[in-house]
Amino acid sequence: MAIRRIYETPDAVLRQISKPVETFDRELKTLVADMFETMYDAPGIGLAAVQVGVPIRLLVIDLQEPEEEGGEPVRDPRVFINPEILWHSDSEVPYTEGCLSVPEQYAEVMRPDRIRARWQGEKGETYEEEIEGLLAVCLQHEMDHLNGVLFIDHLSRLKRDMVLKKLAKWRKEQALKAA
Ligand code: K1U
Ligand code: ZN
Repeated sequence: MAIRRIYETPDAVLRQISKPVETFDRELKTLVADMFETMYDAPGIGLAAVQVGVPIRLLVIDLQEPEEEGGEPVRDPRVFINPEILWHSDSEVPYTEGCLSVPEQYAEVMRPDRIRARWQGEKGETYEEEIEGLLAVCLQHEMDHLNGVLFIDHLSRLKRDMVLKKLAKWRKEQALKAA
């Protein structure tokens, strides 16, 4: 297993439309394992393959619910290959989203609160489920990545420009700290 580089905005790789996965082989298994290691290291709760520079329709999620009484978080790794949204609720909810490709920046995004999704697992098996809450938010965010969309694209131009300005400032501060 290996920690891979996470590409950040404005890298053009993030704007690619990811291709469907057709071969469920050892190489795919290695990529999935690397993506979990990269996501846990970041840390994050989701990661799309395109964020590590592989534009295929694969994403991983682990909401890492904290264990009660301050113990280690309980891991719940989930793999979504070739995911599709079959249905979404008309009602939307706000959630303050972050993104490992837009580091240290957060903004409120509105998304449908319930979706019905179909996807494949690592062996090519098909799943279908109704999903709500944070998993629905995260799955929609990660599926946006497969279509070259970032959460900042859902913001007004004014809010997006503010986030990008804050990101530039944060990067400058990081560079100064590293010097
Ligand atoms: O870059 C990504 O796509 C991952 C992103 C997923 C996400 C977060 C919030 C709403 C929707 C999608 C992140 O994981 S950002 C980091 C983050 O939210 C987090 C990190 C550590 C613990 C808990 C949350
Ligand atoms: Zn993201």
